[in-house]
Amino acid sequence: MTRTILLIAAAWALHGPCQAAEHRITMVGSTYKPAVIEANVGDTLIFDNDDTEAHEVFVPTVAFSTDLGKQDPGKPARLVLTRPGTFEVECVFHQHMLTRVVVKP
Ligand SMILES: [Cu+2]
Repeated sequence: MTRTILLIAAAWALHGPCQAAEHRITMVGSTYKPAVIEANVGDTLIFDNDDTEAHEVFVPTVAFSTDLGKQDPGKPARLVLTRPGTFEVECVFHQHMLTRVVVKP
């Protein structure tokens, strides 16, 4: 009985508060919304291109740098957060497009 309770408690500890989440970021009017995202390690960012032109998610921040490739309207792009810290997300085609991601451990 005690063992069962411990196993349930362990399962809660592992899967309850630490469950990975998905955060949707829209690209519309050549603007990322929201402008700041808070997330946890293991979460996934999903960029939805709801615009009429292509975008390209690009992260210049050292230790987080990535390029998700050209993204046509209606096409989503995913980015899994693998480490804590803060990084900037830009767009290859539109210099003014910017959002900041804060990843908590
Ligand atoms: Cu763009």
